[in-house]
Amino acid sequence: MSQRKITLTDTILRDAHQSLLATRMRLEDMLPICPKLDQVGYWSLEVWGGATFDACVRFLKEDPWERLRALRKALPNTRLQMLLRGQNLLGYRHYSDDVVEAFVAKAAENGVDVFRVFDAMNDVRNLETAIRAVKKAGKHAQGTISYTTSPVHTNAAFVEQAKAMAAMGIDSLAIKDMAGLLTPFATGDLVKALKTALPDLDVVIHSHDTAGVASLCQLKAIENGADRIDTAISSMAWGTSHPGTESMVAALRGSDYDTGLDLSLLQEIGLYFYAVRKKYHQFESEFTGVDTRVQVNQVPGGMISNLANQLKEQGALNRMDEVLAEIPRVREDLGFPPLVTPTSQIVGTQAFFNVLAGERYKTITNEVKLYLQGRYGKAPGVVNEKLRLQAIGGEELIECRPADLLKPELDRLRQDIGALAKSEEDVLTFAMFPDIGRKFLEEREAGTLQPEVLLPIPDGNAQTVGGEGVPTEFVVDVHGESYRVDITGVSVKGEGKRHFYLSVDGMPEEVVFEPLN
Ligand code: 3PY
Ligand code: ZN
Repeated sequence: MSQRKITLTDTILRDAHQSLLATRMRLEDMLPICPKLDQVGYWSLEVWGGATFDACVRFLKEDPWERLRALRKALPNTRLQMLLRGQNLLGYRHYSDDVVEAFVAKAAENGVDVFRVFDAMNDVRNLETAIRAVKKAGKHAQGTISYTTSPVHTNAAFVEQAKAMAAMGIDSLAIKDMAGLLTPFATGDLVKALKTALPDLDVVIHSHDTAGVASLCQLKAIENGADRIDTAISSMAWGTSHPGTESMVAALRGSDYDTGLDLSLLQEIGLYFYAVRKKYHQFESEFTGVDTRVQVNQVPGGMISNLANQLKEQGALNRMDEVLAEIPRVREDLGFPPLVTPTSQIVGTQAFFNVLAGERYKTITNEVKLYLQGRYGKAPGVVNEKLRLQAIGGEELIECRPADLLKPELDRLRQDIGALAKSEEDVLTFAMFPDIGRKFLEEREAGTLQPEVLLPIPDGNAQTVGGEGVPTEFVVDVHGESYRVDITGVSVKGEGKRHFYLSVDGMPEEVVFEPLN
């Protein structure tokens, strides 16, 4: 085997914290490390899209467009990548083509180089407009297979989908295993089938480590011809996130697939995010570790935590196992859609109602009705006809591309939001999220934007530093150099040792003071 350098996309600034910290990492914690991230030599950094846009507007009160522009400026040498939900863009419904076109054009203009475009149904008609818009903007269109397993999800079917996307002009192909369903030998076979059919397209593996086997899958993928892998810096890797960047770089070092990346530099970055992660401790959850149940019930970690919240609200957390057992049954009734935004919510919520009502489909959600009507696209398999009849009666089935039925809506959105929008980007923020988008723009106008509060770090022995009148930030001059030092925490450990956690010019440091005697 000749030397075949493997390239990396790091998800630390998007999917890693979406998967582990409810998408809460703030721009202020990204920017200090960007000069180092920009030196690594990643093929790309995933920085935008997925749920980041929603979290920015809803919780962090950050303008997602400003975040993108700031990252573009801070990462001049690295391709910036985003995850786009096809015709759903970054929202939960299909948008009309004019909104899709405008959104992609603005994302490209503000800094996105690579668009990973997926559809929850793998209905390629839902990718057409977005891919065309990416190509029109002169950017890299990465077609995506939303990976799942079912009787209809064969390698042959995935190859057909990949060929259809290739015909649309995609530049590379991603296997997106959002739930962690891939297994190593299945990955090898799928990659081989795709590379045989489409040898000129780079294949990328995006696999969440929910079942604990993602790095094995990546190795098998590489051996079978994959070109790139998605990893996350190790302090936010594994579990429902991705294999650790440093680990995969170390694993491939000295082999025919050596990434050539500098492990020491990556470890410095890992240390930085180790400290950053502590700041977001309130968003850690018990559902982000390795959980092999996904290989049985197909329910990804993120979805389990949503369900746990829904059940908790109803005082019915004890019914979790029943809901987990119901999800695959609902999925089968709907023709085996992959479980990813928005189908994960559609299937999960219906399963929740089926269990809590004590009778299956006593209540049918509006989204399930729309799904059964064809408004999200074509189901991968055959849907339960009896259920379809019960849900939509004699209403007409939609067989065309769903967005063909949507009238242009950008002008109406522009009028609706009026003077609150200061730019076309603001109109698009409102388009994504009519309620929270408007609220965000109103608060910005009134100067009242307030990010949610971060709780102090509750280390068992830690004391909060600072307090009224006690400074925690200093400028220290040493040998003519100035350093900005911020004390972020103190804790007393064994033998009375006091550990000070510092940030020195944005880099985390730990200093230990030992008692004298
Ligand atoms: C998203 O759509 O936000 C995802 O990350 C899907 O996996
Ligand atoms: Zn993902």
